[in-house]
Amino acid sequence: MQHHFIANASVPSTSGRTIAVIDPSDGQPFDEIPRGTAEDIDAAVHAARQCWRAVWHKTSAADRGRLLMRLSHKVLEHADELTALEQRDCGKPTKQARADALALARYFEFYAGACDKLHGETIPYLDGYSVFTWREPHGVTGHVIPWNYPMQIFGRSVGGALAAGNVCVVKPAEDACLSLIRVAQLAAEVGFPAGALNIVTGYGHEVGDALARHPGIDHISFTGSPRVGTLIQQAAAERHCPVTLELGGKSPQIVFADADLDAAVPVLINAIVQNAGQTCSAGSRVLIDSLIYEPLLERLGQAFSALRVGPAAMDLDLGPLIRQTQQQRVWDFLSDAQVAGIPLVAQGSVVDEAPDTGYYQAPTLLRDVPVQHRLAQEEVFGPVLAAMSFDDEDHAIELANATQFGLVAGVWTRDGARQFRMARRLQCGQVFINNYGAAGGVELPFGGVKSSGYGREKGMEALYGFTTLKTVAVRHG
Ligand code: TXE
Repeated sequence: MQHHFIANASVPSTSGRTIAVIDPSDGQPFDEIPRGTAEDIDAAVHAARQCWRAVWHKTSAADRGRLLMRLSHKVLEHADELTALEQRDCGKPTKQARADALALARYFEFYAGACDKLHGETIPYLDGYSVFTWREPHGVTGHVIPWNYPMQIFGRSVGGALAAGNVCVVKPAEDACLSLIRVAQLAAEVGFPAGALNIVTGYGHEVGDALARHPGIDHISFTGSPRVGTLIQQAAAERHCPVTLELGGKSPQIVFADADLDAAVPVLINAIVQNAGQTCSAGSRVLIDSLIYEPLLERLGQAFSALRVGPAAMDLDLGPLIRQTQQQRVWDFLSDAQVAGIPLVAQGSVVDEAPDTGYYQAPTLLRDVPVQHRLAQEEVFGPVLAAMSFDDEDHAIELANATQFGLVAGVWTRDGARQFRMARRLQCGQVFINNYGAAGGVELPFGGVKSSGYGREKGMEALYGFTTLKTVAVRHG
């Protein structure tokens, strides 16, 4: 039985109610989390504000960095435990869950070093004046975290916020809380003061909404669906609270005829198969030069057929999806594709050991997907890759930019001039040339344009979002 973590203490919900924690590999409950309330959020915000006033805003940047570095080491010491928690809670194959635990440690390490490198500037002004800027923390930041990469998204969001001098109230997804409750306990163990990092669990429409509306929250970071992003933005707008939104994508990988296909194929596959396709930056559309459309589809089809799906502990290519409604969502997309006559190229297989009660979905490759079909427009958030062909560079750009999203894009070509032209013309927040995702890259600012959201997390850029700028003009005659 889990509890909220408020002011460095485990506390039950004021509701006395709980939510079952389900293992996606077999659909069975194995733990419970508190079903939080607006009062619980209020308690956490109060604890955070106390901490900020009494301790945190007086803590030097170097000391914040030392604490974050200690937490990074602590996460590494507990990497096996965190891997096991994340694996069971989210259905992640071991290698993915472990990669997430290591990424979390790396986020804290990066932001530990960043704390004392965030500074303002001096500005030349009138004679007799000295003008400079300070980067000041917002105060109490709210973080609504999704279930697809709990540790990674917590690391990039909370790591940056703490480094910039804020204290945090975190609402994890109701489907995936366990690792984050544990990390908050580890933070207390390494010396974070009571109230610096608080976790309140529960449903989005209850505690998530209460967090977004709370007048004591000075900034909100949200990663999740565009629908909820809009709700958060509306709630925050009531009191002009700044927000950072990361709302997913329909990211294209564009393969030209001169590409190194041996290098591209495994990356194209991994970009949609990783975490069973439940990745905001999933490369869910592959746009292929018509000159190599058939041969590349054949290679991709062979690779898809070899992919195996099974219980997280088997550590196969894919684990289950997070929950039944997510599985149903993927089925709906696939049945729409069938109705529209979209051809299926290949599918992987679900192993016999996978219980019928788990939420499995074989990875699926579809071809000739019309650009206006919802498979080419909407986020499936499952292992479904939509292939389409293009005739030339202009056509590739037209297709790539033809969705409401703009998060990430990949371009595969050996032509250097084309690499730059494509990077310029793609509407998105990150472009990868002859790779995809750059192996996570904590250092690389991440975020979108259009309906993928705004603001940036990761890298030093995130620290600008977690601070506000104050200009000081001194007239000294
Ligand atoms: O997301 P929600 P869901 C996309 C993906 C997926 C779809 C639905 O396409 O299929 O969204 O997933 C909290 N006020 N992404 O329904 O509801 C919720 O408790 C405040 C993309 O799970 O947006 C959870 O903590 N908070 C994505 C978080 O929002 C609310 C990651 C995300 O859940 C709330 C996840 C409310 N009214 C889904 N309602 C990405 N960009 O990586 C819910 N929440």
